Amino acid sequence: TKPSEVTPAILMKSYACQRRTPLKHHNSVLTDALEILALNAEFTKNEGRSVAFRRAASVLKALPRGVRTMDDLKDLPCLGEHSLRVIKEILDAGTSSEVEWTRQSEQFQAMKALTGVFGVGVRTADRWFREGLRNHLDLIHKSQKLNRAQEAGVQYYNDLNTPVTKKEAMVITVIVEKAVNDVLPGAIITLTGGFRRGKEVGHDVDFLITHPDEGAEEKLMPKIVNWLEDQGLLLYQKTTRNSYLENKDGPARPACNMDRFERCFSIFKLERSKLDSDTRIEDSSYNSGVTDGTQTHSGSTWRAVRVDLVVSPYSQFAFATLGWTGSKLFERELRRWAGQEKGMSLSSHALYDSKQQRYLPANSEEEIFTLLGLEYIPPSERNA
Ligand code: TTP
Ligand code: MN
Ligand code: MN
Ligand code: MN
Repeated sequence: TKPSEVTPAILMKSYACQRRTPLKHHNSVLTDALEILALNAEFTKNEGRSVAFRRAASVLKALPRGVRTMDDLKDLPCLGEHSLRVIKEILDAGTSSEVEWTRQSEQFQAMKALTGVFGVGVRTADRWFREGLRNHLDLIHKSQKLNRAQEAGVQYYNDLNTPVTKKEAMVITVIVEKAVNDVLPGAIITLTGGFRRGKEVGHDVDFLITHPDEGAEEKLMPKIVNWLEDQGLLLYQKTTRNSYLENKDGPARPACNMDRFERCFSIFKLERSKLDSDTRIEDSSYNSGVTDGTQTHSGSTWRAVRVDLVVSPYSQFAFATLGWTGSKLFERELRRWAGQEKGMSLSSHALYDSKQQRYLPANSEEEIFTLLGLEYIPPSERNA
């Protein structure tokens, strides 16, 4: 063999949960393109297609170097005909006509804008699109009927679409720790979601809360919420109680990806002075400026930040931590691996072994990976 032919083969495992996927990788041009198509497939309710594009993008994120020719993709898993066609077009011409066309289409832009409103999912956005609405301002001007979440979504639209920084996440962590330890001393608070994976910014801040005494965490959320409300820290909150034991089919029902923990979707009112005491703005008239129904946030003394709080019993804490750390594709792949390769069913509550017909307990994420027959992947490499 000539030296030029000895390109070292990359051994790429086919499940994302078998691979290390760092936050920063070498193929963002390609993965951004594939993720546009994935998002568009989601918008048009084509789940299978969407996952296929996301898996393809995820494989490229795990590559140790940038793709330059189609030869670099030899023997890689999860790259379907459609994804390969898009990649080839970008390698040859710099852009993909399908991606550019999608990006600029009226439907894609409207769906992106409408689902960008807190409380609006694909189904609602799609209905509104067909009724002629195009963005969040149309929701006000055409006096659309909105639920409480969507009202808040419109009101704080600008803030909620401004990425949350790590610094803001840290300030909120301190607040949440204070609240939780005030109402239940000894409770454990973990930052989960994207920030646990090392992201620099996020669309929200996610927390998981537990207590070493099993049962001590019951009904904890209303107490936390009351504490936060008393301090004037909440602009919006919706608490859902734990429904895990209400499920007659038994826990960890494999078809259901939504977990049943006691949880709170909230919007925090974050004082900017807490972020940087040197640039404190004393003028209290700032937040009064309302023009078109959305908050004008330039010069405001505070800003709105989405925060997710989840409470888990101690015995489920490892599963909850794994389930709430993400990424979403990594979670999906973990469950697929468990089901298809191990005959097990994984949820954010438990791991069930169908062959043994019993639950397999675990006290740490490491133990769960071992039970699943997987090499441990740390949070910073779960950015699939
Ligand atoms: P997100 O906060 O939606 O995503 P993220 O933190 O990875 O990214 P971002 O920076 O945009 O916030 O979800 C965090 C994790 O929580 C995700 O891995 C899936 C999990 N999750 C559940 O388990 N159940 C749920 O109902 C939701 C909404 C999320
Ligand atoms: Mn690298
Ligand atoms: Mn998050
Ligand atoms: Mn979240």
